[in-house]
Amino acid sequence: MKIPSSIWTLLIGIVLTLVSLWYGQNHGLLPTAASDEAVLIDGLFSAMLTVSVGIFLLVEGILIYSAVKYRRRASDNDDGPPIEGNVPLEILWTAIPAIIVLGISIYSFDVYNQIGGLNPHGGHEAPMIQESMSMPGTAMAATLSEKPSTTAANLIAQVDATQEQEAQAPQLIVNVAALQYAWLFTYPDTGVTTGELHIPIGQKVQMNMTANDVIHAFWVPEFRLKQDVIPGRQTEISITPIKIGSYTLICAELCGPYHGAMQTQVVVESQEAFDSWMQEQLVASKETLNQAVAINSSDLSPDEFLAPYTKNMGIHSEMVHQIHHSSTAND
Ligand SMILES: [Cu+2]
Repeated sequence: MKIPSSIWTLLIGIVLTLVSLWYGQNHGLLPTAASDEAVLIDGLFSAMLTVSVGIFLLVEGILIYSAVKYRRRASDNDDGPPIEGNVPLEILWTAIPAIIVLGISIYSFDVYNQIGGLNPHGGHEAPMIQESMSMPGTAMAATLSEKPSTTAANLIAQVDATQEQEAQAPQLIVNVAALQYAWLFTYPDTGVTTGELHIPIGQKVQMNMTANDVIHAFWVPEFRLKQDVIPGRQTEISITPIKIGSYTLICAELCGPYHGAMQTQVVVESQEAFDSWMQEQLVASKETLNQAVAINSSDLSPDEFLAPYTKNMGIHSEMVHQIHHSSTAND
């Protein structure tokens, strides 16, 4: 019995759809999703992969089938019949990609909005930082204390922003300073500055970021978020971590010879663990201050004097040496 070609087309279509759907959900191409934003982005990625796999299999399948079925055979010296013009087919193969592209655009725009991409405080309109960046903490404070101008348009924008923020206000703010070749995190609530980022699970954390020297980029693959960190202006990113663990924060913008070493850890922990860590930092910062006063009165080279701090912050001593020398050379 001969199966009609319409049945074949239907069967192949069903199989292609099932294979695409299965692979889209089971590709295993991404690291763990450790934030709310990561879940949204993974949904978009999987949807796009599903569509792509379907198209790939369809196109490659037709190509291979045709190459085999219609290959040149011995004593076959004629061209096939010239076929052209099939309006319904042409409408179909224009309409289907148009619908797919439109669907993906709307979906990705929605995800971008949900992860805070359209937030007016998202850094694109952030004020320029006026003061010198020699101390990351003070520079951040300067940025934050700067009053936005109060034109009518700005006021309306602020009201809109306030309404939007009430729905999803960050529960923790961390000021991030990127410099060749380290990350410094300042918690404005406590004044603690560290070289390792600790954040409590389940809370929306807003990072206000700026760079001291060149462009860097804040990237934690498990959070699926990446944001440029730019000298002279503030960029922001919001993360809601949902998995306890330690993740690597990687600088994703080539920033100099030690760029590859510009990494640190992001520790997502329970609120209790975070609070006790913060307490430890407060105690430790008091101790180092006392030590610094004691050490300062003795005769130490700048490198030796800075060693305990740089070690805490995860900066290699040769970098300090380099920074120190370049800064004295500039004086
Ligand atoms: Cu960098």
